[in-house]
Amino acid sequence: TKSGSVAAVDLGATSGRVIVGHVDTDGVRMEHVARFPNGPVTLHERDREALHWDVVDLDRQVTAGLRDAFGRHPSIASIGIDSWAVDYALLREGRLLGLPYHYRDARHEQGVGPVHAQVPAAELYARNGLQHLPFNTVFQLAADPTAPLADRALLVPDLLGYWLTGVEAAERTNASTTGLLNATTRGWDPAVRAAARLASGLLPTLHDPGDRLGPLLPSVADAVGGQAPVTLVGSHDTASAVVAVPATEDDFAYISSGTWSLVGVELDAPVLTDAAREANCTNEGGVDGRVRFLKNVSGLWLLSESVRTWERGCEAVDLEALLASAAAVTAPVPVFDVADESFTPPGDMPARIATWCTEHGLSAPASRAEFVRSILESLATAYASTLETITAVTRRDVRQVHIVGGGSQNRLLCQLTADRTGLPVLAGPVEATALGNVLVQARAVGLGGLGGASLEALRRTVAQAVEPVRYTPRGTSLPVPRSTPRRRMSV
Ligand code: ADP
Ligand code: LRH
Repeated sequence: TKSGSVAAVDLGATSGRVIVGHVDTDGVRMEHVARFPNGPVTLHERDREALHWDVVDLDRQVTAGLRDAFGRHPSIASIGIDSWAVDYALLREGRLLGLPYHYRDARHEQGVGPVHAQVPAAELYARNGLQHLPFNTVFQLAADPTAPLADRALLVPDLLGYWLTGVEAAERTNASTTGLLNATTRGWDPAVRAAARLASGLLPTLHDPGDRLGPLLPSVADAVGGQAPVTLVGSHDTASAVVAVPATEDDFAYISSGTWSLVGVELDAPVLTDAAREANCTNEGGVDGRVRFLKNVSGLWLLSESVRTWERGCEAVDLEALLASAAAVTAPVPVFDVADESFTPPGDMPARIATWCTEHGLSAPASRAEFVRSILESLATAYASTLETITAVTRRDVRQVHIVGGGSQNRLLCQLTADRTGLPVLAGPVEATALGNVLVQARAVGLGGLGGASLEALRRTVAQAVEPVRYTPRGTSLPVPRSTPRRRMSV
């Protein structure tokens, strides 16, 4: 039952943060230590511009954040790292072979055909249980000109963990997003690996959340001004976010809402039926061997890229004001297909939405407020149809929808989701991913009486710390509540 603190490194596609979680028998308190922007960097590559992640800068930011964390709390008991999924670094003899590609780089498209030629789509699904996304790691690796030179591939959180500890490992929840993990055995699938023409030693040994990766390298301990073990967490950010859903019942669906919206339910075993494959549902690995049965439904990327377009060469856009103007729109706005591939790469999102509308016989939105309303109406519509599919395929009874992550602050989106799904929406916590990261570490090192706790017990801890904002389905003329998530403690 001892109290103590752990550091969570949470890297999202748009921003990263280092948060110290203080855990005792009264619950958990989150202290933000560092926040830094993240995003694609463009590098010229012979005949095209390629998108990468600047992992060297991320490592520098993580080190600076941890230094700050140890400066404030020298007795930090553990460090955990999570990030967005699917992207990997290639190494040879322990040395980075180049900046990792960004999943929005178009290169991966060339990997799909060759992999499917070896393992047809239906067989691939029977093996890995994954929604077909052309940027799944297996397709990226099959199209990566550097792969034959490498003797190791590490997913992004595993790379940062390696740089902190010198230990190479693959954490299983994130490994489940690669397409190379077998959904039933939960081990690397040799047939899929062979289909992508990958050497057998390329993929490291698998480990589970809660396992200890190792102590900080002496040089790292020196740089951060402290020493603590790195503990593996649900290193796929969505896996950590799902740990921190403040559910008190089991009839819930979740939407992990950030750059992407991950819409789904938690199951005990994968569903690999034809219906699941035809609906393009995914079986990702959760903490404690649970299955995150979900769909990846695009997300606030549509909004953040629109804002980035509007800000180009002009003054900064006030997000709160923009969302308020969208809430005030009374004219009908078009509902577009948020999954259309034209929205995947970075670029002028409002222009692409307008083109989609025109091509589909709809009038394009006429103002920034209408664009935002159109994006949010389209996302909420996609959430509702996805939940319908997921409940039909799993035959699960869903009575409430938890929205967690940055998007849970978007009151209009939460309300529209309640309206479109006809279900109550419970919004928050905002930093669910970091909180899930903290809780899995706290359990592993035995803080706050959480040693050996079940996922349900961890979720009760979250529910005690955060009171979600409730949105009730309504007629479209009612106003959107103006409250923000209430906090019992600072989460
Ligand atoms: P990721 O981890 O994918 O980078 P986050 O969970 O940090 O994403 O969520 C980022 C999103 O949260 C932003 O794109 C933005 O739309 C939304 N967001 C952030 N702050 C606010 C706010 N104050 N009000 C409404 N939405 C917000
Ligand atoms: C969300 C996320 C999502 C993946 C995507 C690449 O951050 O991890 O679960 O599908 O990034």
